[in-house]
Amino acid sequence: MLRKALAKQGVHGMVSLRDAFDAYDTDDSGDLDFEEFAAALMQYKLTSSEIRSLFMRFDQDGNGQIEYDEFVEGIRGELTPKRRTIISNVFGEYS
Ligand SMILES: [Ca+2]
Ligand SMILES: [Ca+2]
Repeated sequence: MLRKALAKQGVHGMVSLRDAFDAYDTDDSGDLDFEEFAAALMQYKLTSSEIRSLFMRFDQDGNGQIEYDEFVEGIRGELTPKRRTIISNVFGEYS
């Protein structure tokens, strides 16, 4: 699903965070679990600890799932420059 979305639009062609979120939510559960989040980031060759720390940052209530509002908050919230670059590369331009 993600691959299809990327092939169709390119990551920078994502029209909205909602589209990006839905593309990464491969089982259509309405939230991103760690596997889905890691799969979204896999092509960037982050270490598993980098992925885990990003996941924990996004998962603000710590329930092991990234809900859509947490996804939006995570992307728009305060990020270090390195993380901002990663997020921007992964999820596209969002400003
Ligand atoms: Ca899911
Ligand atoms: Ca959560």
